[in-house]
This record gives sequence, structure tokens and C-alpha cells, in this order.
Amino acid sequence: MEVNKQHLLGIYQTMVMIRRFEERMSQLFASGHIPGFLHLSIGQEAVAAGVCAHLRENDYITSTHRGHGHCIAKGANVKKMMAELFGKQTGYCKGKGGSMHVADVDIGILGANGIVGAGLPIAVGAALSAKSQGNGQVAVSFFGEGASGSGYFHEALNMAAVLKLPIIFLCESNQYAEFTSRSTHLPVLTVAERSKAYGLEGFCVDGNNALEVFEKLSFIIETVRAGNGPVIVECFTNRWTGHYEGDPQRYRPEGEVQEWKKKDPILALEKVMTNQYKIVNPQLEEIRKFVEKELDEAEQFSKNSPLPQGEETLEDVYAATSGR
Ligand SMILES: Cc1ncc(C[n+]2csc(CCOP(=O)(O)OP(=O)(O)O)c2C)c(N)n1
Repeated sequence: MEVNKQHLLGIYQTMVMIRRFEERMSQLFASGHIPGFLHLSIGQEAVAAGVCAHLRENDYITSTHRGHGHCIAKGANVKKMMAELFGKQTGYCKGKGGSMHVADVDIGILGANGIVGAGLPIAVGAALSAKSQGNGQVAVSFFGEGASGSGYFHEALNMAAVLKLPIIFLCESNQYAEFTSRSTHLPVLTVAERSKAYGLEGFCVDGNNALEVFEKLSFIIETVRAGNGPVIVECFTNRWTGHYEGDPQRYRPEGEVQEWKKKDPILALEKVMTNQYKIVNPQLEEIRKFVEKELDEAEQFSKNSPLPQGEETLEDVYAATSGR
């Protein structure tokens, strides 16, 4: 697909929404508004935005513990997402799932997931259903390079390959699995090359270059949609923040984040838009203002929403401690 101004404006808006959503959540977490854990994907926005720009409403995604970007890019309602992170009744899971369990099955978001790798077999199931229905749906399973060492990964790849399912295994290689650098736990140079063991094709993409993600995924997703079986796509990127909010990041070499900030995917896209596509700054400013307004409304909505009350706190949960 030939990229045009409309595509770029859409991708830009998604990336700015992800960045600003997470920057706000970081501040709200620091001021004590957000219970539980928060894993941010600031610096990785081009991947979610560039991939999901090709997805239809009824396509599926599965996400990870670092899932805000994937959900926003697939079209999640930011008010319900933010309220969920606040633990409020009006959130996607009535405030009982939090950041790692945002899901909206009506638009194919089969869930963020606190269990590393667990989204992979779920996406295989969704892709099997898509293949049986025969209506051209695809599934995208986002995962980190750390998850590629899990049993889930190998089982999912094998089954998807054998059944020739319409699934894209989308590895967001952000160079760390918790506090462990990639070279310490990966015996291969790329996750993409692991595809060979299953008879699939593997592709490597610059995950900080939104245009490249969009262009390469255009062809890849089209091929998978046409029934040619699964693929692995590995997008190389980096997170600017800790593994979780509050992580002091002592395991990172000095200056590393600064280097990655020079490759800011949003600034890089702005450059392309203004220099190559002659999109003028006021248009970008309009998008930034729109995003801020949406997030102001989401924040007010979340703050004004009630927490689950009384007996309700025990509904829709698998287990609750008695407090004794
Ligand atoms: C099954 C399981 N094992 C261990 C953990 C603890 N854990 C949380 S995140 C993480 C690292 C995941 O790394 P990666 O898949 O690269 O994703 P990233 O955090 O880099 O986005 C681990 C080991 C977990 N949540 N689930």
C-alpha cells in the first residue's frame, strides 16, 4: 500500500495519544492515583501505531503487560482504559483488572496479559477461529523478546505453522526482559530467525521508524490475510522508562536511554511529515491539542468515577482473600 498523508496523520495521532496517555499515567502513578503495577512503552509507539493502522475492527490482537499502546492503537476507548487503571467501576474490567488486563473483545482486543508469553496461544486460537470463518480476519500477537524463551512461544509457532493460520507473531524487541539484557538470554541474534525452525518467514524492522513499520507491515499483513500462513516480525526498539514505574534501572549502561531518545519515533515521524509530505506544523499542533482534550476528559471521567463498592468488589474475580 502506498503511504499517503491521511495514513501518516492517523499514525501520528495514535503515537501522540500513546505517548501522552503514558506520560500522564506516570505522573498520576507518582501522585498516588494509580494502584498496582504500571509498565510503560514510551519510546516504542511506532510499533503499535504502524502495525494496527492495517487492522480491521474485527481483526484480533493479544497484548502483554506493556500493553497500553497496543490497546490504544487497536481503538480502545481511552476513558474506559484510564478508569481501569484508576481501579474505577467504569473501567474496562470494572476496575478489577488494572493496567495488565485491559480487554475489549468487541473490537478484537483479546487482552493485555500479566503472564509473559500467554497472549501467544490465545492469538493462535483466535487465528484458528478466523481461518474457520474464512472471512479474511487476521490475529496479531504482540510479545517481547523475553517471551520468545517461553514454552508458549514455541508451541504457538509450531501449531500456527502446522495449521497455516493467519497470524503475525509481532516481537517488540526493546532490548531487555525485566532487568536482563537481550544478549544474556537470547542464544540467537534475532528472534525473527527462530522462524526458520518452524518453516516460517521472519522479518526484521526498525521499530522506531513508523513509516518503515507501516510500509513493511502493509505487505506482510496482506500476505497473511490472503491465506499464506503465519510470519514472525521483529521490530527493534527501546523503552525509555524502567521495566515498571519506580524501577531505578541500575542494570542499564549510563547514557543508553539518552542515545535512544535521539531516535525518538515521534520526532522522526514529524520530520518525515513536514519535510517529505509537506504537512504543516499547525496540522500537527491541532492533533496534539485534540489528544490533550481527549485525555483531559478521560482524566476527569476517571477521577469522578466511583470505586467498586461493598459486595461488588468480590464479583467478576477468580479469587479474593478473606482478609484474615
Ligand atoms: C510466566 C511469567 N514469568 C515471569 C514473569 C515476570 N516478568 C514480567 S515481565 C518479564 C520480562 C518480559 O520481557 P519481554 O517479554 O521482553 O517484555 P518487555 O518487558 O521487554 O516488554 C518477566 C520475566 C511473568 N510475568 N510471567
